Amino acid sequence: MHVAGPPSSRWAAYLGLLSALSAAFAPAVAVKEHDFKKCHQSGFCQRNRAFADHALASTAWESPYTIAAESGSFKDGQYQAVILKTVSDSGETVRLPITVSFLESGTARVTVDEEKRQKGEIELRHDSKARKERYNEAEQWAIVGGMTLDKAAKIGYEDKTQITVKYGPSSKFEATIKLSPFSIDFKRDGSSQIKFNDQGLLNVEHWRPKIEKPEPEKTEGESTEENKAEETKEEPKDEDESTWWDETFGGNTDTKPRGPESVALDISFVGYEHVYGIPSHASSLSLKQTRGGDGNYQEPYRMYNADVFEYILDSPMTLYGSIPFMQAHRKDSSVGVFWLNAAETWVDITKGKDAKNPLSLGGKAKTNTHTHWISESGLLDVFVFLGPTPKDLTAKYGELTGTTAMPQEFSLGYHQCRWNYVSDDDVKDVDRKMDKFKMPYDVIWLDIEYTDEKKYFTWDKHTFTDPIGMGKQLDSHGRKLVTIIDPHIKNVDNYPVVAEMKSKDLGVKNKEGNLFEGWCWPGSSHWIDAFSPASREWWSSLFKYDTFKGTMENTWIWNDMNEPSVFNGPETTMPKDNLHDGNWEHRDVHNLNGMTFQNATYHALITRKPGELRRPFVLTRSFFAGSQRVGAMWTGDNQAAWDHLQASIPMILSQGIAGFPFSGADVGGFFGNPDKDLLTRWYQAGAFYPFFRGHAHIDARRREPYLIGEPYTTIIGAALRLRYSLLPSWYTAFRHAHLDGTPVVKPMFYTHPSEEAGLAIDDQFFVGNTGLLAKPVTEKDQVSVDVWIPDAEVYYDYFTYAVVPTRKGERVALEAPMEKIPLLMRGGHVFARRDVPRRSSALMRWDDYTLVVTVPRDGKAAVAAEGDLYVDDGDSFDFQDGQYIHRRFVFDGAAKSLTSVDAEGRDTAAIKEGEWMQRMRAVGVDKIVVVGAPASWAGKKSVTVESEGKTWEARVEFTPAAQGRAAFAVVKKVGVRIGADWRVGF
Ligand code: NBV
Repeated sequence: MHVAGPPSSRWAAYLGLLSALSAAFAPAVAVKEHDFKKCHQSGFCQRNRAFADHALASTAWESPYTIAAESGSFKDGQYQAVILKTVSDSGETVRLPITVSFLESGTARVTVDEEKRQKGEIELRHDSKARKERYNEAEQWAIVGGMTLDKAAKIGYEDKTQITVKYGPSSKFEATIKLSPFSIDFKRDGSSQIKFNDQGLLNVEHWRPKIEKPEPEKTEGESTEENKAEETKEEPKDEDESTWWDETFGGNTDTKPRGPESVALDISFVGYEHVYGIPSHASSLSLKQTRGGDGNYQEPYRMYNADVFEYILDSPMTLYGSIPFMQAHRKDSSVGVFWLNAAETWVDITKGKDAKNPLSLGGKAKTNTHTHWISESGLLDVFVFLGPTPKDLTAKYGELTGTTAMPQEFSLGYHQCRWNYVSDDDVKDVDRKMDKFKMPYDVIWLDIEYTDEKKYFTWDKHTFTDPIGMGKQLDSHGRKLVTIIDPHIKNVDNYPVVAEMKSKDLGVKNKEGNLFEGWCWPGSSHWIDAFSPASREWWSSLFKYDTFKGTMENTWIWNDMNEPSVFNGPETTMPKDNLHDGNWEHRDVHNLNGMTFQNATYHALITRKPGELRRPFVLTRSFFAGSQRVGAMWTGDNQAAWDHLQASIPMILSQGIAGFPFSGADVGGFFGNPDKDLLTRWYQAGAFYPFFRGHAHIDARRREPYLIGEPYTTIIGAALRLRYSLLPSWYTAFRHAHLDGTPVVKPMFYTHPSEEAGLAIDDQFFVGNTGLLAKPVTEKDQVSVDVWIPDAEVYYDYFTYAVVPTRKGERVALEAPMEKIPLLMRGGHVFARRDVPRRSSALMRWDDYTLVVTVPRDGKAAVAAEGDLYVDDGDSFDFQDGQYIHRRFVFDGAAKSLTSVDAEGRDTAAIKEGEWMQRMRAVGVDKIVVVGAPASWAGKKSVTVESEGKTWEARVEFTPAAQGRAAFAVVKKVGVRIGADWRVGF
């Protein structure tokens, strides 16, 4: 049994925190950086960096990887061969089978495995039960589609040294695989975009038997710093072996039964200056260089999901979740890679001018971005996307890993959380006060203190005496409850959950194959192994309404600590030599762990009650590629500080372009106490997060938005109501994300890929296709913001309809006093709102819509402004059977009409309407606001409305332009059904 050792300094810190509950919260201290590894403290990272230094220092360097002559074959869209690695000290060769798959979508996949060799070589050093293969199941978790091979892919050229395969749409893509040394050049329209092993950094640390040598002297964690300097000078055969067979950090020793087994590769983006993605890091959207220099990082971006206590900003340090999907962008071109590996991964980024061809691109030397990917174990498995647009990348990536689940409609409303609401009376009181102060909200959350001593699936009998009564009060206004359930199960007597988990053997094992025991909130705990089908089935049984008593139809779930966080574990997580289902080492699957747990909860909620088929809502802290299919995420434990508010925006934009758009940051900041200005500004920003939740640490003062006092109460109330009025447009944006992986909030490079000046902008964004451009205020005492304008379109102030004096590519100053959210409407769009303020989204379900038309600058085109609205029951899966309304609105360039048709060209009359659709027959368009209405409409009193075989007149009020404000017209009581075809003639 793994015996809990003396509490780590971190656990002590937690205990300290808890014991000081009543003490005022001291200003947050930055994360203890030394609790987390730097590259030189991680053996395989250090070895691969040293390998890179060695290779790049010498012009004579030649990669020791070669495709065996005659080993290659190409059939049905797949190239297969064997790469031979020549081992420098022994001269032996290691066989590495490679498969390059060309997929119908135009995506290519390169997979390199290691061939099993004669017995002994891959025998494990210890008497370990670990699986003796490179982990090859990440695909089973991450990939859900898009894997059909492109049978039309064909050999374009082949000789003894190389083979070129043409593939993708109209064979525009090609991959040239060079045999010796091995490299691949991916081209689009004949020019190189992405190169593998161009710098010769491919490194597959092959499995080898341990040869007992006298132990080299080493000091924990710093074994390599001095050696490093040595290594760059020496031949790689003298590489540092000190961390091959075990490694110690922070007092924890990782026994490495398989020895060194990392995989690394350099991936160059030819002519690309910007790379984005690989969340989550508290860093900029456009990623920084990582090998030193002015303004750059010294450390690679790290992906090793971790519970990083009080994380620091502007850092490549790992955070709670990882999505190893990177996009490169230059003017008018985007390409990307998805590195499918769930082990600890580091990515170095450097940029350099193309020395070989300084005169290319019209005389400008192009910048290339070189990336060096390093994973501790597993396969080398990379997907390559050749774009050419950002939208192509997110769509193709979404095809592979799935798109964001269609959310519960309520989950786009406001969520009120804190650690903790202390009793059911407390919850009911907050619920009443939100109403009293006219603050809409949908969900109130319960953190860990609701349980009986951190035993999940129980309630504290003294404080939560009547959970059902509480649930019912919430339900009376359509509101929900989210309760936290963490993956650590308290190891205590008389707790049936742990007893069953033990007796059925459903937990993660230690290296000896016994149930792993570690420390977390409940003290001694075990961890559910959500990789195991049996564990997931058991997990499902725990959520049944009659098992998890006190929960009801409006209870949903929050999964925290699923990195997993283990207080006394290495880097606050699980030992890497722990074992999961199938005897895979934790090392192999670490970054998948959080996703498997959220997935287990998602499936548990789907099967809560026979016949109840509703979309689950599960929030997760830890995630991987594919997590978007099962819920939302938040950025973890931020601080009540202006710079954390600021950092939240690039973090959320990064999530969006990496296929996981349902994201938000704790509004107000988790640690500490925001002052009134900060809290107010944070609500205004949060109203534009896809996931909008206020949250606070247990030591933070109460900060429910009604407590703040005037004028802030009114201002926050207005931000909440703005969110609620725009819910139809948020929901529509999620529908697009669900259909094709488009982000919900979009950075400038995504919407305007031709504008070079916007490629690094990460403090403003568009919401869906609405044309709403938001730039939240994130600085103290700021009363104006500079918004960068990406195009020559007209922009109106959302609130005043002022025509903002903009110029393409320039910044415009917008006044932003405390009560104002800088929000512009781009000309050329139509978006939907619901304008009657109500207490929750559920209470707005049957309200009529307002449509806002923003007339473009010179909109003579037949389609001058357009937009869409998607609506379904917001709860069930009936939308999958066509039970939804999806309208396309078009305002024509002659300013003569606004029309509504089914956005997908369906014959809506033929749809058999279920209950929800029938009720929607009573829901219509109440108002149409035309911002920028033509002056010729002056004097107009009515408009003609035609729909469903009838024609009638509706009243219109025209207000002429004045003092910089655009003219606008409001059509009242339009009287059309939202689901019907109609035309309003002006
Ligand atoms: O469950 C308590 C907290 C939670 O409020 C927070 O949102 C999580 O990120 N949880 C972390 C545990 C530890 C916090 C120091």
